[in-house]
Amino acid sequence: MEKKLEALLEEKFQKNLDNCTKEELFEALLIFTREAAEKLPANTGNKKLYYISAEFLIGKLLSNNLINLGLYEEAEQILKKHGYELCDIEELEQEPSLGNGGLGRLAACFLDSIATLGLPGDGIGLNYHFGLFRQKFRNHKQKEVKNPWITKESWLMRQPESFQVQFKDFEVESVLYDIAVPGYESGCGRLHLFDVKSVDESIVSEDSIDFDKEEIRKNLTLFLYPDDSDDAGRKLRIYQQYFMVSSGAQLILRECEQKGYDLHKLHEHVVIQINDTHPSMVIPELIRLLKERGFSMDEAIDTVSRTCAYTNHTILAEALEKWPMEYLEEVVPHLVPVIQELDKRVRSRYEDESVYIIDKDERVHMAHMDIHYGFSVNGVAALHTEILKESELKNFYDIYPEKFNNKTNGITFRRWLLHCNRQLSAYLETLIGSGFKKDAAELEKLLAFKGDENVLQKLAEIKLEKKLEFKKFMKETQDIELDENSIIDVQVKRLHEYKRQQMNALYAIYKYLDIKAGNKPKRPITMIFGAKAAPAYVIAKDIIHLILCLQELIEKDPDVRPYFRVLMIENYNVSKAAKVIPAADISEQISLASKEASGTGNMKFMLNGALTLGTEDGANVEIRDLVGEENIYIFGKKPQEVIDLYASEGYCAKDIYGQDKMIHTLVDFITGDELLEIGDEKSLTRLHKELVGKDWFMTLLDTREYIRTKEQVYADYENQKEWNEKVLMNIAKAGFFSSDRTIKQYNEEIWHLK
Ligand code: GPQ
Repeated sequence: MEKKLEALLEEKFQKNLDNCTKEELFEALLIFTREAAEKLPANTGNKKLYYISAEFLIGKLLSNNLINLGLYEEAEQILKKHGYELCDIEELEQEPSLGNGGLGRLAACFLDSIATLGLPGDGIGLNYHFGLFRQKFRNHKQKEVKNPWITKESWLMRQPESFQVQFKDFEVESVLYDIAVPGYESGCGRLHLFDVKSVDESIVSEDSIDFDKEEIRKNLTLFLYPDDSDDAGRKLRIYQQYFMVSSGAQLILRECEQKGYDLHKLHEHVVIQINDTHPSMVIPELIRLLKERGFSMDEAIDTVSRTCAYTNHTILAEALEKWPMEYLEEVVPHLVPVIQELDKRVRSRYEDESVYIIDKDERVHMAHMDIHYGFSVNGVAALHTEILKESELKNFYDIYPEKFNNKTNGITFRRWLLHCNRQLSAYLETLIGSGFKKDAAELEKLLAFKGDENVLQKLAEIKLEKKLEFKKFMKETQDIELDENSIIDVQVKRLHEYKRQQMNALYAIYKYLDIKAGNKPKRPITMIFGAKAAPAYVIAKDIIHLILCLQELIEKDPDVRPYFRVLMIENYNVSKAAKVIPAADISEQISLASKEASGTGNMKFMLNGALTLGTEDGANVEIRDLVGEENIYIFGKKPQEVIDLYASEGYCAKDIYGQDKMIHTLVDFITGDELLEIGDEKSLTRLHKELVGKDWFMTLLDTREYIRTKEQVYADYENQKEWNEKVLMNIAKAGFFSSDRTIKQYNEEIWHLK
């Protein structure tokens, strides 16, 4: 490896390992790693999976690929010898921002596990040039700017294939970039990212995310989910989705034809996993393409229905896509007759209007199409799947009970343990051997050390080390000096009202006022937030504003700052997650019960020894069942209570606000003098009004119990021995949440790849 690196440096820069810059070294390492991955044998078989997803939040790849290729230690040593730290070099990598949050990160973890398990499977997605957006804080508010992540040398490998994609008024050429996905000590998979050949980065101005939405040929692959708050934005999203699935479907059929497969037996050679409804148009598109190849409608529908499987990631009504037929007519009129035919067949079989594909307002329900014309429907955590079966999708479950199944999410331990917490991983290895790296269930061997004070002490020392690393990082990136001896209490995830960052902010207000009243906590507390809000999601941005105003208020208050702080990570992303999660003591998972399909951050925190403070929601339920009630903090109304409250329209925030004096005080603080002096009155007033007047996600319902439970968590932290026993228990039980386990289940129960 050393020789190869020297050769690359010589060839590219006429330099060597002793006189190159860090940037040059990074480039050489990237090329070396990319080529090593490319040389790996592809995982092959008679049947192949295509995981189609609008998002792949892959994060930085250098270290991860080195780990999977078994080259990390060697690289580290070579660099050390020449005076570099690998962790400094990896800072130079731009993070691809090809996803929003959990759904995209899940897709990335899955690709890692698919490759690692030796399964033939590729991802299909889009090559967004400016990704989502880069978040900046300006005047205590979120500002979005473009995030150009593609550098001259990158992981993208241009492929010779190209396809034509037809829209109503014009055609575009689709070109393909691949990113190699090396498995851990295994073969290789690929992430196929399609791009429009005519894309034009220059139409986006500096320091913004604004561009002409009508210029489809130029803008199609510039951003992920551009603002869909207006018609032009929504149409652009349909363009993107169709472009992705048409390119993908053509690639799939071409691969089959090249292998000489009989397309009538497509389902014996191909399985397509549809990652939420964004790629749902792949169903009518494949039917259309097969008809072009001489299939009858019956044959085409039958073949496609045996090939496609659908994963649902949410029960939030507003997130279940329904496209107006009118838009589809304008963008992809050639799909309309297919969709109408699919709907007609449903109508001829069922009287219940709620299962139709096209509703009475002429909107196409993408999920309904997936369920009728796919062979599998899965939820992403046990509770979520039960809710789908019993309420959200009950009418479909009654028709197709055999299609429904659960696949509880998972995370790749290569990134979320071996890489982000090398200290913990190395220490675990001394205790239980290295078997857990391949078989995460072996983490349970740690239970043998439950009462071992030395082990508990060592776990605490590693936590402190990770806090110090995070402290250094925050100093360098945001010039914030945090206290490594404080309790680190973290809520990092997309900003959404159902995730209830606003409830955590109300706690911060409570604590602020409590300290002002003279009640100093036993030990300093650092509350950390990290979240991006969708650019058009006004209330979500108001919540960010509230948090940043609270941060400012407390940072400037010498009475409070030594004991309690609120800090927000700017531009929270995968790399930042890998820094903050290992440093955390407390993992905030406080969504309104029933609303978080699974959550995957909860799994990452647990694996890194943070205790969950959460509601009975998503995968929190399974975490609790594994670690036991005494090793997790669950509070709040239960999922069924919440579902019933929505059904009876029985929730009234105003009543709670009116009757509970404490809550009244906390909510009013949002528009009190202290914050108005710092923040924007319009924004804070709007948030206040929303909380009192509507509170659709029932923040006030659980606030009191949340505060009580959180106080208990902080108190319990003082018993370090018991706390560390809980930490150990969480790490030991995290094995179930390896995405290797999840993918094995997908394969055994849905994909059936050899
Ligand atoms: N999720 Cl529908 C997203 O991140 N984006 C989406 O568009 C939808 C779902 C999340 C979901 O909120 C989490 O609870 C899950 O853990 C995650 O998908 C992966 O399943």
